[in-house]
Order: sequence, then structure tokens, then C-alpha cells
Amino acid sequence: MPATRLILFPLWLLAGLFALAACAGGSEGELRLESGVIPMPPAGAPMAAGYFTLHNETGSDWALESARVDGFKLTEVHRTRLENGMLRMRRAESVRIEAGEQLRFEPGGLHLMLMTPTQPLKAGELRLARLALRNAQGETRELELPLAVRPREAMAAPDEMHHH
Ligand SMILES: [Cu+2]
Repeated sequence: MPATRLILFPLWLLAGLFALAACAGGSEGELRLESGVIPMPPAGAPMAAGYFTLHNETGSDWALESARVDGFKLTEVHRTRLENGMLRMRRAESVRIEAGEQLRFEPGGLHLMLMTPTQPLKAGELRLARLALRNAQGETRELELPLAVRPREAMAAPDEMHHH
């Protein structure tokens, strides 16, 4: 086999890889939030949870840096897990979303934990959530999404529905 063929093939492969890398460059495409909701917590509950879906339509991976929701002094990102038969939630130290993926904040999983309310929630109102994300190239994005406060009945757990 002529030596040139051995050389040409890797060059062609490399060219292809560079083209791919160029397409995957950081800042093209959108980070999108949708389906924002805060289920109304039980009366007297000290905190509420916020849910949404984050879509990464960019070519980079992003890390969630911070989250805030209007009307709460403190917002943390928590993850609920089943541990020894008990549902427990802990602060999520690092929340990442890969290129092309979607990340759901949902009951039983990731959620925004909304603490120290400065104004009581009312069913039907909207509370603005602001998220800050950063990618590996150091770019940052700020995203906003209104979270709709849902009446509690709409998301009541089955075991709570036996009590009238
Ligand atoms: Cu929580």
C-alpha cells in the first residue's frame, strides 16, 4: 500500500473533526426555560418548590451558577433522592446541562427550594425566576421565566386526597 494513503486518511479525519468542533462552538443557539410552576404549599409551610424545564440548544455544556425567585429572600437548588426508603432532599452542589440536552426540575427530583418569603404566595400569580449559567469557555447567560403559582389541588399527592 502506498504510504500517501496512510497519511491522507488521518488528514481527512482531522479536517472533519475541526469542522465539527467549529459547529459546536459555544455561543450559537439558545438556552430556554419553559413550563414554570410553583405548586401552592400547604398553609403555614415555611418553603415552596419551583419547577421548570431547561433546554440547552447550544453546542456547549453549562453549569447553573445561581437562581433567584421574586418574593423569596433565599433560593437554593435541591435534589430529592430516595435514601433507605425515605425521600430526602439535599442541596445540589453542581447542576450541569450538556449540549443538546434538557433538564427537568420536577417533583421527586431537582427543584428550586424557595425559602424566607417576603410576600405570601397567591394561587394564580406569577413569580419571576432568574437563573445564571456559565459554560466551559467562561461565557455567562441570564435566563428569566415566570413561574405560575398553581392551586394545591392540581398537584396533590394521592395519599393526601383521602382526607376530606
Ligand atoms: Cu428542597
